[in-house]
Amino acid sequence: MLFTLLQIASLAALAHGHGYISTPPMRMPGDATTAACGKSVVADIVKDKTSHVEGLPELAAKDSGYKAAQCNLWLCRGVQFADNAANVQTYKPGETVEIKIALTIPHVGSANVSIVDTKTNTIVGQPLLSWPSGYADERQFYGKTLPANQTDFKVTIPTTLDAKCATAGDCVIQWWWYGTGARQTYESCIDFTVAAA
Ligand SMILES: [Cu+2]
Repeated sequence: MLFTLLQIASLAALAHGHGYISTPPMRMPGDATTAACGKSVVADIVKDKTSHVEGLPELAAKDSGYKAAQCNLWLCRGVQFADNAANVQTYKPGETVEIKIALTIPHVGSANVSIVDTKTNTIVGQPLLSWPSGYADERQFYGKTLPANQTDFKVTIPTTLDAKCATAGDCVIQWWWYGTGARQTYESCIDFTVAAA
């Protein structure tokens, strides 16, 4: 079914979040995230797993439980490793990992999948995959022609990590998407370890 531009615009206005990693299981908030980010941020993410980052600072600022540095909203939306210690994938150097994205509403923009050093919130090496433009294009999405590899793709675990991601919590695989027109950022994280080769 084709949507008119007006319908697309109203859909986008109604729901504010639009994507998350559905496989493997992404980081989800619990008590540690509540302690760092406050109840409002956690409630927002639990209510809508696809919620964008830009909506969170305003919520957080009104919450007396919010501790900015500890929460670190721009890393995995503030969701803490301590809540996900039982949710850690174990990979081998060179292993191929399939990742699936639940993309509920499109906003054309750029995206990448990267290993992120959680201490510095920086990408380790080069992105594993990247879409410099044309990711989640509304016309393709509603026309049912969104390239399948935007929501179901494989990444290869680098062979050059040594012990960098050997300890759970030190690294995440992050799916990052920025919708240019909507000015919304989406982030989901997978906790994982790779034993030194
Ligand atoms: Cu939107």
